[in-house]
Amino acid sequence: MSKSYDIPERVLERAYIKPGDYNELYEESISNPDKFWGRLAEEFISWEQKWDKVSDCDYSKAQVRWFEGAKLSVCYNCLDRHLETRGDKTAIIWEGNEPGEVKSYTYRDLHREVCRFANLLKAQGVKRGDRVAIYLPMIPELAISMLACARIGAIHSVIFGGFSADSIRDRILDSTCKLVITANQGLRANKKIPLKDTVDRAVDGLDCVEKVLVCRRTDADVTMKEGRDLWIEEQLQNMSAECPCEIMDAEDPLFILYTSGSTGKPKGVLHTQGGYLLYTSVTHKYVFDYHEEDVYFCAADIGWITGHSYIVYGPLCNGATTLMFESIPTYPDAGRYWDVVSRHKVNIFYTAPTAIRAIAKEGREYVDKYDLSSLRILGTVGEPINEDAWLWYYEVVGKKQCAIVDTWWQTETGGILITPLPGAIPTKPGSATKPFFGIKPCIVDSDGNRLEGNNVSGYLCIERSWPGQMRTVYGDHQRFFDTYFSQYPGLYFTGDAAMRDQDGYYWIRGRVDDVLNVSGHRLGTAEIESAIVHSGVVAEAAVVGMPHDIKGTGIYAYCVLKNKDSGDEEDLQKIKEAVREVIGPIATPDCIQFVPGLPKTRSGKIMRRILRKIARGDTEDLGDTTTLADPSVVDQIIAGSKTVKR
Ligand code: 7RM
Repeated sequence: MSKSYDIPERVLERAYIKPGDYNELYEESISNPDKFWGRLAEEFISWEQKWDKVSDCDYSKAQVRWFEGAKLSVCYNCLDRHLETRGDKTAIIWEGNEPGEVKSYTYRDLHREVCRFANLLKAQGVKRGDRVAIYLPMIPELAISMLACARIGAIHSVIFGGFSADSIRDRILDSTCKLVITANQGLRANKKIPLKDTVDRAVDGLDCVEKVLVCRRTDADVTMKEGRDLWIEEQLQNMSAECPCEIMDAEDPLFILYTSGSTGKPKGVLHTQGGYLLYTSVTHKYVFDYHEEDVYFCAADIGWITGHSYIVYGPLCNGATTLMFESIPTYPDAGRYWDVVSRHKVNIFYTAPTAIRAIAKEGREYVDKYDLSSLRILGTVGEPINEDAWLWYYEVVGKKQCAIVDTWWQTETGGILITPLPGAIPTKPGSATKPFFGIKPCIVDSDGNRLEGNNVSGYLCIERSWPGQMRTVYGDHQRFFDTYFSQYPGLYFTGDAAMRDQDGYYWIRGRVDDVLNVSGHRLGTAEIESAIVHSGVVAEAAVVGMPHDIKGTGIYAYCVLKNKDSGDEEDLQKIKEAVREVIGPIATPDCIQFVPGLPKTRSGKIMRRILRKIARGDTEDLGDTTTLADPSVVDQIIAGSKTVKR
């Protein structure tokens, strides 16, 4: 087992939770969770009305409820209540695509802009409970429009700006959004992204969408459909900067965020008001050891859960200064993050292993150029971090003076579940270490037996609910039950494999289902396969993950062509294009192998185990293949895999 790293002195000095405190607090949180969360709910949230009961959860019915009977406004908690003491404090620092292109909003500014935006939504007929789709680049209007929805009780569904028209359409339809918020274009490094055109294709012919509101990010002209499309800047001019907060029930929906699973279309993960806000604000404070004067920079995209919870809701609820970054880590060069960190004196920085690997590869000169002495906490999320990347982050970026927090969590969990606490838990490279307060992980074997004690490996489950847990799959509660609570009755099943070492530290091994984690983006193999078949040239496809230096996991697609055995460049292009069209560029296969057939059992199930091994280049021992309908196909696939372009 790798070496453990002590807590750096400058982290320890000011940490809220010190080494001796963790066990005691953890025990308290586990022995009486309702008391624990009730106390934090009083401390972190301003309620309009208190709850009748802290929690009411029953995994056998997929029932998750927190703070029932309580009332609050999430937007009030993130903005209004700060005005008195933090009105002039910076709420959002926005760093645009070009270095130094900066806009700042104080809490007062942000409050005003959110009120105006909320009034615009109301003027367009959006009411409490309505769904609003948001397809925006990383511009301030993204956070503003989310908070505006929250202010009037509308449910936002943010769609990552990299998704295609087809993906947007599916998501809008699934939750019948009546309004879409987008921009004429997005800017990403040297590229212009035609967001409005994509939305036009997505909503063409959709009855549910009444209005499309468009931000002007660039000076490009786009076609505006009469009666449907409106320019946001023009409309906002007439809007009042006063808008009361809609008071919501703790268990009313706050947002829907689609995430990929092993089967079917992406699921609409639903989070509610009270528990989600409490869980994200508490974890934001303790996991990042956030202090009032800190500048906090989470480099994720708000299109993913990390941005929802740790750029917008958690930090703003805590009255923090949160930095929003529009560009990419390698534009104009691999020093961009450090340029941003040094100019804005960032204290807490949070990114994904894939970004760390991509910039580490370019050399430490890009880091050493900048003064990074403001940094105290460095976070990582999205996929297991390999030891090399961890050490580079710790030594080259953190100069061994910063705490590394490897945070494990999911869209479904709303916030961080397994993580070091900077001042309390010595770290080990590659381990997410210990459960956060109130979280009781367990490891089970394939028969569902709980593996007690240390030095055990198996499937990672969580024993009891926490306030940030998702409440349902939008429109399909049965699917919520089937996906998470049916495998191991009484437990929440995460879909990840994990090991608990001799010190009780957790090591997350990755997904055990057919979900790929490509550059920290979650994709279902079934979705990609269906997109490939959509190309028209492929009869049948099987997609598996393969090791990839930067992305962590790359996409390997085995394709059986229609009417022919071997494909050419044109077929390859058609397949890639189809995937980009149906899902988006993030799902483009890294490797496509044309095969004569897929290895199937006699009952027709594809043996993915074999395909995964071949994709890894590990063809020596493929295990038992006797149940295959046609074992000879395996040899042909192996032969082909040796020459395929990777
Ligand atoms: C926050 C987020 C969830 C999946 C999860 C894991 C993997 C996330 C870590 C990690 C190892 C980590 N939400 N994952 N964080 N694996 N160490 N620190 O990423 O819904 O998009 O993905 O990501 O497999 O199940 S997500």
